[in-house]
Amino acid sequence: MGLRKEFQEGAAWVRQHLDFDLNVEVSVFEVNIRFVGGLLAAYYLSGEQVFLAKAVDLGKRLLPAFNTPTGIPWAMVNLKTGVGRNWGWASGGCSVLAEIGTLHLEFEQLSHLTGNPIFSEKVRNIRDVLDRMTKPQGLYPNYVHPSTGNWGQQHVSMGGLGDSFYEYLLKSWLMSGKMDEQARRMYNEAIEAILKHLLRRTPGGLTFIGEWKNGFVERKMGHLACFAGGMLALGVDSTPEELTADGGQAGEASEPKNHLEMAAKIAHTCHESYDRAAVKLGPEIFRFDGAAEAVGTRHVEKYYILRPEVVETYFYLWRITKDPKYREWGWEAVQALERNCRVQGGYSGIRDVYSSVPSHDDVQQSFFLAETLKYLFLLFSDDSVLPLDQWVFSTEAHPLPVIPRIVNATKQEPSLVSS
Ligand code: DMJ
Repeated sequence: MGLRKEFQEGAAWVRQHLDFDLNVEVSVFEVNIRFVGGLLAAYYLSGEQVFLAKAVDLGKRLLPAFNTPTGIPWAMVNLKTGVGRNWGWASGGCSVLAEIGTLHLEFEQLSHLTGNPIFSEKVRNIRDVLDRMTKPQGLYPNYVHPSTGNWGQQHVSMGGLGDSFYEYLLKSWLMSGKMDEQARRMYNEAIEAILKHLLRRTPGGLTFIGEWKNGFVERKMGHLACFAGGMLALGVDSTPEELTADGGQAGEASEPKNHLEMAAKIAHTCHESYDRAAVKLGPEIFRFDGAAEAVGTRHVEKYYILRPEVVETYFYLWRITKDPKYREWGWEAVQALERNCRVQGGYSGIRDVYSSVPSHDDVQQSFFLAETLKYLFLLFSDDSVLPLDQWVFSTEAHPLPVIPRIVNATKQEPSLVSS
C-alpha cells in the first residue's frame, strides 16, 4: 500500500518490544492466525529476519499444546510453562474443529523456513486423525476430544467453530502447489456433505448455508459463514480442467462449476443481509424464518464488529469472475464503514445494524486492518498485486507464498507483484 514509513515504525517496535517470554495463557488458534501468520507474512514481504525469528520463537512456545493422547491440541497454552487446557464452554472438554484445523498453513511454513519438521508433523497428525474418524453423513462435527479422539456434540457449521477448517483444507492444497492431495480430497468430501445437508433456498429465492444440530438444520447463517462464497469460488478457479468436466473426479455434488454458482448465490445472500440493514452493514447472525429473510431478528445478534467475510467473498469473486457488481458492492461497504464506523481514534464496531443512528462499541478489532481493509484494497487493485496463483491468504488474510511440495522445497520466494 506504499505505507513504508508506518511499516518501518512497526518493524522497529517488533525489534525492540515484541517478546513472547510471558507467563500468560493464550488461545493457540488466535495467536497462530494473528501473530504467527502476521509475522510470517511480514517476513516474506520485507525479507527482514526479525519477523521470522519472532514467528519461530512463538511457534515453539505453542508446541506443548500438542502434548495430548491424540496429538489434537488444547485450545489454550501458557507461553512460559507450556501447560494447556480446553475452553470451559466447549462440549465435554473437547477441542474446536476450526481451531485445530487452522494451524496447517502457518506450521507448514515454519517447518519449511527452519528446516525443522516438528511443526509440520504436528499439523499433519491432526489431519490424519480427522481423516480416519467416522463422520456422521460425511459431516465434520465442530467438537473433537483430544484424549479419546471422539466427536463431541453433533453440531456442524460453515460459520463459527467450523469455518476455517474447511478453508485450510483448500488452502493447504493450494499452498503446496496442489501437491497435498489428502487436503484436496478431504475438502471435496467435506464440502459435498455440507452442500448436500446444509444448503437451503428460501421462498424469496435466497440461498443460504444453515447450521446442523443433531440432524436438524437451523435456518440461520452467521456473518462468519459468508467467507464460504470466496472459498467455493477459489476452489473452482484453482481446479484443473479435467475436474471441471461433466462426470469429473470431484463427483456430481461437488462438481466445481456448481461451486461457482453456489459462491455467487451466497455472495448475493450476504449482500442482501447488508442491504436490508439500516446502516448497509450486516448483522452477526441473520435468519430465514417466516417473513424474515437474511435479517437479524434477535437483539443480541444484530451487531457488526468490522468483520471481513462479506468483502472477502466480493474480493475473490471479483478476481475470478470480473463481474463489476462485486466492486460496486465493495464500494457500498466502504461508504457504509465511513458513514457509520469511523470515529475519532479509528473505526468502531456498532451494536445494532438496524438502527440508523449507530451506537459504537468502542472496539477496533485487529482483523479490521488485517482483513477487512486489506480485502477492500485488493478488490480495487490490479490482479497482479498478490496474484492468487502465487500467494495464499491465511484465514487472517496474511499472504503466504505457494511453495510446491512445501517441506522439501528450496527456499524460492515469489515476487509481490507478478511480472
Ligand atoms: C478472523 O479472525 C478469521 O478470519 C477467523 O478465521 C474467523 N473470523 C475472524 C474475523 O471475523
